[in-house]
This record gives sequence, structure tokens and C-alpha cells, in this order.
Amino acid sequence: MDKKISLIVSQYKDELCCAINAALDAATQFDADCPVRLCEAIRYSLLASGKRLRPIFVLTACELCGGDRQQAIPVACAVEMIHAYSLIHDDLPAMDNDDLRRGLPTCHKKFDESTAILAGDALLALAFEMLGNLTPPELAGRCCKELAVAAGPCQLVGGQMDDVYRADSLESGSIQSIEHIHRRKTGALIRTSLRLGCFVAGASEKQQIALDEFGIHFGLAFQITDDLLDVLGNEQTVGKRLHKDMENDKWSYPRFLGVDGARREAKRTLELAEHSLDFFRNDNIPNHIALETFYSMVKHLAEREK
Ligand code: GRG
Repeated sequence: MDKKISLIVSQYKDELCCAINAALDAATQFDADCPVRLCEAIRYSLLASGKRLRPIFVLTACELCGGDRQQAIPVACAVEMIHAYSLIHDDLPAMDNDDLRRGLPTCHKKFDESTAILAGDALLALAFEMLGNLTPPELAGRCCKELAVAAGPCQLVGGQMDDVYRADSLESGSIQSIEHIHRRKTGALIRTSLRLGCFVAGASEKQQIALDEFGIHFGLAFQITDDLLDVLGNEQTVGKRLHKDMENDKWSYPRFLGVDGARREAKRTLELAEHSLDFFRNDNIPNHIALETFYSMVKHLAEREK
């Protein structure tokens, strides 16, 4: 990617991030019925400096398919709210028991366990309130169902459940079982972000199929690189505690394939993700920056440091 395009893409991503952060801020100005401590905990975790990968995916997919960014912003917020809730709950003592997230003390460390649980619960509900306000109502219903499935028992929560309980039975694991966990725990929400962007844009079937494929491969590659970061990353740059997979006997790609094998698998999966975008090269696309943004995100994931 030449320097000029790379600069335009970086400005585009910054612009999307600003719009997302402003909308998340506005969506969490609650009325007096929301207890102050709960409001503070929600905003502390949600507005902390995450990469905003999933909401950027919603907006970029929407613009790539000719949709209106403004209409997709509440959807982008909803996805980030689900992500933030899952991180708060994942960090709890009953799950991963972490003290650092996004470079800050985790929600239950900063506040307390009950507040963190309730902040997560509130974010989960708030996400669907955002989608419920979409117009037309058919779009609202379609988006609600899509996100509910991705966040539900067969995807995000199911993947987390298997991750938590199968840590005890490492010997019976296989690369297929890890992939099955990763596709649900991490991949489903990433894939859904792209699908939701397509829904808002009223994307064609072919556009949607291509982005869906992209989401499946990118989502898996994201978790493989996350596993690699856990082994090789720098704690300060990543902003969370590392070396947890080995410590907790968790299933991970480096554990099964070794670091080099996991790197090869990430590279292979990212090539598949990039290949899924070929469809848009031949299409008369309405937004070239959006396409270049997806290419750049693939490249960044391959070189990921946080
Ligand atoms: C508790 C229902 C429930 C689910 C938890 C999110 C999750 C499922 C587990 C988190 C464990 C983990 C580190 C998964 C790896 C992938 C992942 C979700 C990483 C964090 O996402 P990033 O890197 O984070 O996009 P930021 O902070 O940048 O948003």
C-alpha cells in the first residue's frame, strides 16, 4: 500500500473512531434514575481506549456497500457495547480474574465485583435499546436478531463457556476444538459487525457473501494473533496481563501448533480474508477508501502489537 493511500486510510479510521467515541459518550448520558456509580462504571469501561475494531467494521462495511454512515453509528455503538460487556465479565474473578484491561485497572478492581457485573448487564441491555431505535422497524428487528444470535448461547457465550470449562481437559483438545471455540468466542462478533454494516447499507447478496467470508477469516485470524500476543507481546503495549493461556492451561494456537505453526496459520487465514475482498476489486464500488481500510486492517493484524 503506497504512503498516500496509507495516510488517507489512517485519517479515515481516525474519523470513524472520533464519530464512534462521540456517539458512545452521548449514548451513556443517563437520566437521574441511573445510579451515579453504575453510570461511572459503564463509562469507565466503555469509553476507555479500545481499538474500536468492531464498530469500525460496521461503518466501513456499510460505506463499502454504499450505505449512510450516520445510520450505521447506533449499530456500531451497539456492537462495541456488547464487546465492552463481554470484556468486563471476562475479567471477573469467576472467569479470567484479570486486573488490567485497556491499560487500566479492570472494572471490578476500579469499582467492585457487583458494580462490574451490573455495568456489564446494563451494557448488554443498552446495546439492544440502540438497535431498537433504528428505523425502519424492519431494520431494527433484523439487526436485533443478528446481534442476539452472535452474543448468545451458541456463539459468544457458548464459546466462552467451552473456553472456561475445557481448560481443565487440555489433553483431549484438538486444533478443530480450539477453532470451534475461537470462531464463537471471538469470531462471531467480528463477523456480525460486517453483516450489520451490510444490513444498514441494504447491501446486495454478493456484497454480503463476500464480507461475511471476510469476517469469518478475519475473526479467526484475530484470535490466533491474540493467542500469539499472549506469548510474545509486551504487557505495556497490549494493555493487559499476558502469558495467561499457559498459566491457566488454556487451549491456544501456539500451545497446539507452536509459535511458528500459529504464525503460519495466522498468515494463511489472513490470506483467505484478503482473498474474500477480491469481489470488490471487480465491482463498481462506491467507496474505495473503505476497501483500502479493510486491506490495511488485514496488514495491521499480521503485524499486530496490541
Ligand atoms: C464473558 C460472555 C463473555 C464472553 C467473553 C471477550 C471474551 C468473551 C473474552 C475475552 C478474552 C479474550 C482476550 C479474547 C480474545 C479476543 C478479544 C475479544 C480480545 C479483546 O478485543 P480487542 O483486542 O480489545 O479488540 P479492545 O480493548 O481493543 O477493544
